[in-house]
Amino acid sequence: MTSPVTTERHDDVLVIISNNPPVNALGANVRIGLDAGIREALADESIKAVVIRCDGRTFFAGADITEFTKPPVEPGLPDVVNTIEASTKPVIAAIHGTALGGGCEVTLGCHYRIAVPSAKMGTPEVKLGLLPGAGGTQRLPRVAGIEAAVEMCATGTPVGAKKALEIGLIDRLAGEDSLAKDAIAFAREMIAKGPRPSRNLPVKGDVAAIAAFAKVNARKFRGFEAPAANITCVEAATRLPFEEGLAFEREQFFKLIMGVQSAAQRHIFFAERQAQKIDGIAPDVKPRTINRVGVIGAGTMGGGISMNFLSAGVAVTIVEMKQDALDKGTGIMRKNYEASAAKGRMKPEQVEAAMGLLKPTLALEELADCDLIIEAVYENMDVKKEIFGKLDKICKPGAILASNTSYLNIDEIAASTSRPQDVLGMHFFSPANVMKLLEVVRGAKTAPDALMTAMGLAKKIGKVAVVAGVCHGFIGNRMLEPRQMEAMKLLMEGATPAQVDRVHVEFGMPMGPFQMADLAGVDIGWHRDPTRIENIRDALAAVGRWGQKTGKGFYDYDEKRNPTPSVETQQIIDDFSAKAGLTKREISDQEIIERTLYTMVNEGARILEEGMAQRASDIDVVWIYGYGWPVYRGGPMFWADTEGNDKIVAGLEKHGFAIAPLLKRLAETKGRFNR
Ligand code: T1G
Repeated sequence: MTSPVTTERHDDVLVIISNNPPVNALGANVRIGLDAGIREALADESIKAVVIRCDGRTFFAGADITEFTKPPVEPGLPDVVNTIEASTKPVIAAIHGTALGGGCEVTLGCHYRIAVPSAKMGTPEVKLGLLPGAGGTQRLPRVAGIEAAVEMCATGTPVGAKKALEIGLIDRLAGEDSLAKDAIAFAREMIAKGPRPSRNLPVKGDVAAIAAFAKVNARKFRGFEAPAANITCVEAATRLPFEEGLAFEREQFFKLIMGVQSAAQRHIFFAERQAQKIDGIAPDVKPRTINRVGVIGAGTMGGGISMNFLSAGVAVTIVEMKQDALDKGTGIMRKNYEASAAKGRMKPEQVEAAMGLLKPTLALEELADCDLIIEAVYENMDVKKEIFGKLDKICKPGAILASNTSYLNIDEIAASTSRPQDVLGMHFFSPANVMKLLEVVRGAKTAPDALMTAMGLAKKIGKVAVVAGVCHGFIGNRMLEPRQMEAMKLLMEGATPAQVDRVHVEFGMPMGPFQMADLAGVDIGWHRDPTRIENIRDALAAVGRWGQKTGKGFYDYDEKRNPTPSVETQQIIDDFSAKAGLTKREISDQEIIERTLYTMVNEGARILEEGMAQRASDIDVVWIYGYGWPVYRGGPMFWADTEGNDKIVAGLEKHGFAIAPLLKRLAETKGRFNR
């Protein structure tokens, strides 16, 4: 097996080059090659300095995460970094792309660092539930300072080359296209200076920055283990001798990597990428070209959807029925962009560039030159069928016709056209320009290339896409339904909205079912007849309890939208409960978990049995990116595997639920959804 690492002699400089596509992950062969390269340089009198660089699109993007799934974890990287650092000849890291995780730690083991202006450096291990396990938490405070170190390690946010230069993480900027040459010249400059081991540098910066950082970010880190471990390790660097600090870091690293949270977060890392893959599509299928997108409807969803494409540089024609609605919609889009610019997230010229790609119109016929049309109008099948019938006549052959429906039958919509092969669902989650999840709904007749085009476009606009089958609610909302139904039943039996929501928030959800209902709108899907009261929701809607937007829903809200339990709501619940002849009882938190979260797993099993999701990990991705399921629990199906599917079944049977056959089988065989 040829090594992915080679060496090149340039007179008195030896260049060690890794070529390990796709991201130069630091697998065992790369580590061996690096080690051999350093030894070769030290053994050769004529070599005075060393450069380490990578071919391909990036410098090392980290340890090879696939190695972690086969414990015991091979801790090889720390030794390689120590070998580089101990070199008696100066070693220079030549950085391009994204030097991440172990890649960043390799640069810290080097004595000097040069990078192209477009390079980024970071320690995103925390996003995998880990910490830099090859000395990163101990060298960063010495090279880049305490403040940068704690921010980089605990948030995983990378820094660009310019900032890296400012904080001392790199020593020199190379030309964007002359890194190889500039690195050799820089190495020659450093010969006279000799090695500069990071471990010998004093820790720089104010240790008080650590506690300040931890305080500001406490809420964001709620429930996660890894951020605190990263902070503790950086803090250890400020008080322990280097070697003791390394030992402390290693101890913390192994605690994390053997824990459930890291397994969950690594699962999601791969699940997100696996979701992009469509089973059963021939390798020669190519995506269609999308130059212009049409969006029908300039409301909240249509506007948000349009922004995704405009921000990615894709032209959009947006259609509304009336001028005032069109003006309002495009005005809101501009306002959103200007708000981002005000926060420094966009430059003013980027706002103009995005809005410059937008063509508002009242004429559906203007969609004739679009390659993809996304319908985002009222959730009514007749309305959608009428629109798709018109699109069928207006749009050019090969144009993809998508509906943003959140639960209606795509096959029925497709049947209202003469081109069902071009029809699919693209279900965005509100707010569409913010939420990362996109459910791409595959109709019975959707052509493979149309599906592939939608999935590829999703990645281009920064979405995480999952293929869903045609069923009520697709994947996410289909699992949401039993959760919401059980939550309402629990109110009738004695739980309060606050208790149910607390249980969900303590579990790690951003909010509970009733907080979510108040945010989305209690009146969503309401028949609007205040005299027709068939359930608690009708009763609330009938008295104007529509949620946050009316200052009251399940909860009462003050002017800052802080919720407080509502006496009126509780009275409505009690009346319904009494009418149903139910006697209130004490309901345990565990029962709430079983009836609202275990039922989701049961529905997820049915989704898999019916082929409405390609794989269990896709369901996990849907709930992480569409509903804020805590990533440190890995998604509903991963969580069921860690809970034990036998425990899930026992919990469901306790409350008389019918168990999905797949779930029953896994319980009996101690099997897992995610193998
Ligand atoms: N190990 C193994 N495979 C990896 C990988 C890695 N570190 N990074 C990416 N891949 C695979 C990925 O699964 C996909 O595979 C392909 O490469 C392209 O990736 C000891 C403990 C670098 C910004 O967390 O953030 O170092 O699907 O689709 O969008 O302290 O990959 O094609 O089969 O994401 O251009 C720390 C993780 C590891 C960085 C490129 N490093 N990677 O994004 O491509 S832990 C990370 C990324 C560590 C040490 C610690 C991104 C990217 P496939 P991609 P991309």
